[in-house]
Amino acid sequence: MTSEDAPRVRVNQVGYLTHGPKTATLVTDATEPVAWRLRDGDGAVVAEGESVPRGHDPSAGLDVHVIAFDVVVAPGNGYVLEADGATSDPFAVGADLYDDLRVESIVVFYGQRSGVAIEEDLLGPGYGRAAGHVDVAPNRGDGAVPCLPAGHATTADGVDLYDGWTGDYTLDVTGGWYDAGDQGKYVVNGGIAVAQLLGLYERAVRTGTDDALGDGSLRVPERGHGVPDVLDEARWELEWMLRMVVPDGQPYAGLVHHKVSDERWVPLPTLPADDPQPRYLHRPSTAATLNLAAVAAQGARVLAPHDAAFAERLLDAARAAYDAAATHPVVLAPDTNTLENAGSGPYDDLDVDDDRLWSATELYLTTGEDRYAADLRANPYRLGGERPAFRPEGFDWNHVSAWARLQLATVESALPERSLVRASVVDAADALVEQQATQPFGLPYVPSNGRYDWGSNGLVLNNLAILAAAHEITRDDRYRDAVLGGVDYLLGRNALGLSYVTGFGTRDVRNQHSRWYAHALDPDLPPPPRGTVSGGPNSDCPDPVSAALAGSPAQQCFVDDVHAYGVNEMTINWNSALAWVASYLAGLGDG
Ligand code: 9MR
Repeated sequence: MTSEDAPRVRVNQVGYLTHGPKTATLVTDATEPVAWRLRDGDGAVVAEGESVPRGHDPSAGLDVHVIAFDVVVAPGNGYVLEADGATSDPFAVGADLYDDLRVESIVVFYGQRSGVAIEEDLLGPGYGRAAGHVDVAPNRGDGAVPCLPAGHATTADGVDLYDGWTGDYTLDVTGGWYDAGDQGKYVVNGGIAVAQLLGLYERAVRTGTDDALGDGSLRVPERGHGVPDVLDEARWELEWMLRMVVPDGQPYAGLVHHKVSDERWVPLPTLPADDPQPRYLHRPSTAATLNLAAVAAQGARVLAPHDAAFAERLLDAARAAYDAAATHPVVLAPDTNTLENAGSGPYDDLDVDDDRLWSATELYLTTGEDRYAADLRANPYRLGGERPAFRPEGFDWNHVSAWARLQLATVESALPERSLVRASVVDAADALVEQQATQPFGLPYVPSNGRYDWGSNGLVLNNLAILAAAHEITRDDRYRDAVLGGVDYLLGRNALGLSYVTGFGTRDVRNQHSRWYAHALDPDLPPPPRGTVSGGPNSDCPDPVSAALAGSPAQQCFVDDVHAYGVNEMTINWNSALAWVASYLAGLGDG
């Protein structure tokens, strides 16, 4: 797959909001403006104009023009844009283009559930599978998982990364979500994923767009139980995170295990129910503990109207985790390649001050207590602090200060400096709008070194969340337009002309790295479900397939191959970013 495979007129393959901005990118050597024509589904020309040459775009490695066709035309399907002898993929114009994406991007989480059979009536024909990691051969299940034995965390030169720690207990850690295309369950990418699912619901309530997210809105087993389905999905992971706490009487009691995972990677394809590997609880980490504190505090607030007893349990757990993290402020997850990480990702994180900020933020927003506000004001990522909460690369599981700032800015509270916090979000959004103006493919993502990071699509989506928050704060449509421009990039207006979301758009990615959605390797298995976003271009090309693309312009460091895990995996934390943005978009109506 190269940029030559797609039509040279790159558009959002899903479509454009009737009253929203409409921008495309034309790949061409022409140095002068060229004529463009917009045709409707009947072939009639409904608008015309001229392109704007933008020269060479280094991130795409292409010479390009931009076509702004900001015209209001009748809603419909089958629009195409013609320019320079090329015709775009067809697209729609309409008011409700993202309702479907809002639903499907959240239902993807159901398919990641561990410890429960996946029903094809819910996920879709061909998507049923047996429960993974329950006590059925060859799977020893997650019902009584032992701690990683001594020696597994020792490097080749004899350094024990666990510093002598071993637990001599087992925990029942059944449930939760698999993080990605592997069979591991990790607290630190589960945390941000839960936060974004809870957050999209809380935002919808705040902005009066929650009707579409009520009970019965999603295909999950709990529908019809009287609770908004997205909250049921988030609770599935919260309950698992609560099981990951180190029990009383043990070393590091009250901290949270970083992950539960296989000893060795299993090959593709391997269904979760067929996983033969021994599983271990890995050492607790401060980062995981602070993740639990943050999302349990948020969950207590958001779930309180629906289940007061569970909300109380969550708040108790959040407070306890916060205090345990203060007792053990820097217990880090090992980052090197020992047996510790021979069957799972490290999700290592050397800086936990951002996680501390996040947990203090959520505890403050839920309780209003001064002690948490005081901790916020002492954190290096505080407003005006020595470390910036927003980084140009965006936020992710590993850098959560920006997410904490968005929460503090948008969730109602009596924080005296709240208006300054809100202004800081608008400043961050302004910087992104400026970055976006330099990008002929419209994405608000310009890493300082020019290299796209692992999961760049997740980073782009999270930058869109910052812009959307600025839109909520100011009601200035410039920020909405900026979000829509970034969505165009993800859905086809990019160097490869691909939609990075399965089932959305004409040229959609559908071979994301996964051990059970490995349709490319076994036709009896399904591809990833509709609404699954791929991690996206990664300049490091870290896997054997994308390695062939090393040195390519950033946007071309991508291949839709099931083995290309460094550029084309699925994860819960990228899908939560998509779900958050899709919910914002669906809530816009016709823009
Ligand atoms: O998303 C993670 C990314 O930020 C890291 O740079 C990368 C390398 O450590 O790992 C990514 O997470 C992977 C995890 O380690 C294992 N399961 C799949 C995850 C997505 O590729």
